Formats: sequence, C-alpha cells, structure tokens
Amino acid sequence: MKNAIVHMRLHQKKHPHLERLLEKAKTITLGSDTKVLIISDLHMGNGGRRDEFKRNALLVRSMLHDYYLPEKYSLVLNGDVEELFKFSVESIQDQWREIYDLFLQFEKNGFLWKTCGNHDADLFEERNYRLSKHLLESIRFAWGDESMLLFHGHQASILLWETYPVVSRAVVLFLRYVAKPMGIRNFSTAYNSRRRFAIEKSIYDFSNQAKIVSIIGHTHRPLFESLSKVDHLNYRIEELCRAYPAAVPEERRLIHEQIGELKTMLDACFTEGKKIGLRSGRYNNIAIPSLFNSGCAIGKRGVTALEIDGERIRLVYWFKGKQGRRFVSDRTSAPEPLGDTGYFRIVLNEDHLDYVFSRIRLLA
Ligand SMILES: [Mn+2]
Repeated sequence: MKNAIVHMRLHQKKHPHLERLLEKAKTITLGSDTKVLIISDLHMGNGGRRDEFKRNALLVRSMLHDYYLPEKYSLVLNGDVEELFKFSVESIQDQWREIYDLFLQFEKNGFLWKTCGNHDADLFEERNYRLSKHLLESIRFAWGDESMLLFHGHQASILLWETYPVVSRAVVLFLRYVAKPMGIRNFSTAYNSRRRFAIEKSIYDFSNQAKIVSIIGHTHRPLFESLSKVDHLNYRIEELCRAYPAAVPEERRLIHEQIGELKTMLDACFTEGKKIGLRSGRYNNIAIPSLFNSGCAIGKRGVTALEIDGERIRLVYWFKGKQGRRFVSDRTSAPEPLGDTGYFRIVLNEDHLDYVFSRIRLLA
C-alpha cells in the first residue's frame, strides 16, 4: 500500500502537465461502431501568399464533404487549426468560411470537438470564434475500459513559450509584428528532429505509465506504432511455415511461392534500411503502440489523418493524382480514388484497437 502511494507520487511528478490533461479531459464514450476522423495542424491563414493551408484547401474540403460527412464520421480537430502567429482570427474565418461550415456539419454525425494547439490557444478568449462551443484542451475517448487521450502535444514541450499562455502571447505579438516584417516564415514547421523526438518520447513514456493511448499532432510527423514491416513479414513467414506440414500438395506449392515473395520483401527492407519500417530502436526494442500522431494537413504532397472506425484505428494519407507515390510506410495498401475528384485515400497502417490495448497492457 505504502509502495503504491510512493509510486503514484513519483508518477504524478514526472509529467505534471500531461497528468493534468488526462484528469481534466472531457470524456466521450465510443460505441462499437463509432467513427471518428482526427486531423490536426491545418495552420489556416488569410488565403494569401503566407497561408500554408491554401495548398491543400480543396483536398481538405473534398475529404470532409465527399467522404467523411457521408461516411458518418464525427470530427476531432486536434489543434493548430488556425495560424494565429501570422493572421487574425477574423481574416482566417472570412477566408475559410466554407471550411468552418463543413466542420460544423459533423455535429449531426455525432460530435465535433477542437483541442487547442500552441498556434491557436488564444481562441479561448475570442468572442466571435465560430467553434467556441467546441473548444477544449483535451479529450478522453473511453473505449470499453480503455482510454485514448487526445491533445495537441505542445504541452510536452520543454519550451516555456509553448507551455505557458502568457509567454506564448508575447511570442505571438513578436511573430506578428516583428518577425513578419523581417520576413521570418514557416514557424509551423520549425522543428528539428531532436526536439520532435524529445516531445514524442516524453508523451510515449507518459502513455505507457498511464497505460493509455495518446493521440497528438504538433510535430507534423505521422506516427502509428505497430509491428514494424520487418516484424510483420517475419510473423507471416513463421505462420506459413507452421501451416506447411498439414497442407495438401497444391497448398504447399502456394505456401512455397508466398514465402518466396515475403523473403524478397524482407531482403528489400534490409537493403533500404532505416527509410522504412526497420524499427532500429526508435524508443526501445519493443513496439508499444501507445502514441499516435495524425501528422498534418499542410504537407507538400498531401494530408495525413487518423481514423477510428469501430474496432479499428488507421493512419491514412490523402493526395492528388500521382503525387503520393513516394510516401513510404510500414504496410502500404492500394490507393482508393474518391469518385472522380482526382483525390486518393491510402491506408498506411491499420490495427484492431483490441490488439493495440493488449500490447499496452502486456508490454508497457
Ligand atoms: Mn503545434
């Protein structure tokens, strides 16, 4: 008992910001058929040259209007939807009125929530903000006895100006009135990989301690911690080897062929090295799928997003025409065209939530 208390205290001290986000989160219970789209980091601006959202605006509109609305998804906008470091909320809402109209339509499918990020935290005090009623700092999805915590992710940063609103406001003023005339741009992606890693590592540790899944944005790097491609291929080869002895001759021939193909893919993984799913100890040697990141909506080649679809969670990638070919992932399936829009959706990774939480329970 005493040990448990000591343990709890240590545990609480380690990630106080994140503990608070979990305690204060709005709880939403997911049903076995609830569908939720999670997107983040749109960085919407005024439609001008410095508006980073502009590039993918038509794609985002089409995704929402032609796919997720009719497919009955609810919507979570997981922070940095508006780029208030560069633009006023009025100019953003004027420019992207139609996108806000679409956001609001998701309420009829179930719910619409928006968490604040470091670029749009000031909106809590904004009276004329169209999503005011939907604004939160964190959300807890209750899935059976398990929890998924949704928040933007900047709360884990060691930089004070990202964590404390007062400091943040001073930085906003600096960026808007000093940095802008000086021509400093692209603060939305001003992350080096070491800082990204520090934020991810800290949230990953917290999630494993709390035995929950965290779903973030902020670093713009899509994350889906499942078996790496190498582990996945090894697992399938193992399965086929076990099936071989009991198989009839025709099946044996097929198994032989399949193993040959899998071995070729495995060799390719080692040749390509770290570029694809070779885990190479990103956090440690065992993959615990406790951290997911939706990536961002301002990618040069398209938009990444997370989908919760009943019992499953997916990382998807939307792109126009053939430009998505270069995307590499652990388990890339075939792209599906969205009607005749010229846009495609591809599932980069997918797992059963049961499997995700089993790994967390057993390994974290
Ligand atoms: Mn951010």
